[in-house]
Amino acid sequence: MDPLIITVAPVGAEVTKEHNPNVPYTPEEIAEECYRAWNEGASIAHIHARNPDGTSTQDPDVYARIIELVKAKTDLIIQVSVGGAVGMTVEERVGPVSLKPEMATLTCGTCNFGDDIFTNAIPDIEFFAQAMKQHGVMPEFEIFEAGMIETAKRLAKKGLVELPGHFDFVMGVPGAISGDPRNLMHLISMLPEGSTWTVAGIGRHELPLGAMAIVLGGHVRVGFEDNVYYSRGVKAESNAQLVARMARLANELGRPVASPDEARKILRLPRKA
Ligand code: KMH
Ligand code: ZN
Repeated sequence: MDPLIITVAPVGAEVTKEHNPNVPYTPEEIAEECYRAWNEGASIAHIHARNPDGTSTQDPDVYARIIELVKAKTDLIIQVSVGGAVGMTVEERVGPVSLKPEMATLTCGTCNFGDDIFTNAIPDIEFFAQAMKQHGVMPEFEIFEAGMIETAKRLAKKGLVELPGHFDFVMGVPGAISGDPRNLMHLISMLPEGSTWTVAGIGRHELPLGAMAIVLGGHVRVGFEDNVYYSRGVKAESNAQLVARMARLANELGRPVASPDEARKILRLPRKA
């Protein structure tokens, strides 16, 4: 089994300091959370950006500042969000891809997202894929429902993405696929041969699905974007605390944790940061 790639998702687009006062907003706060998570074993940073008031932004200048600060202290793989926040335009969402990070997220379909709709029409997905191709950015396919894997396969047939690739199963978003372990097994069974996968369990699903990924040879994402709790009713102190627990669990189960360079090899990332 390959070493375990731990992705940290320190802030997301929706969670606020009201949910957990330790949620970072400023580039300095976000970079510090990434640094602490890297120290505990994270090898990918899934980045969203915020305005000073905590609202979500896809402004490339804000992303550039975060990336500069993260790179100054770590060799983390930078993965920018192209999902952004519900309601953003495609032009806004694609902004940080122009910075040529190593990775970016490519959500492969539309789904309910709590009371909102996370809209990803096929022409828009193709637009994002084209932008990533143009800038030499590796997509991570974000899978909120099983049918989205089929869309990734269709994009490959059109030459917009390469497969096998790296998939992130986002499980437990209200309105999309649930965190039932049987769903994880089904998603894995649908993957193109040779692909790698990670799982982002939302809320209480983060820990059990992460444990499954460790055992099954997948990878795992943790962080405030997905979950602000350490245990039932107990808020996490930091993203690093959530990363450290996953690394500890992997260690107990005999699975080593990947360094960023090991993660680059596993993901066949064509270039070093
Ligand atoms: N904020 C969600 C609506 C991504 O980063 O690409 C979408 C999201 C996925 O967070
Ligand atoms: Zn995200």
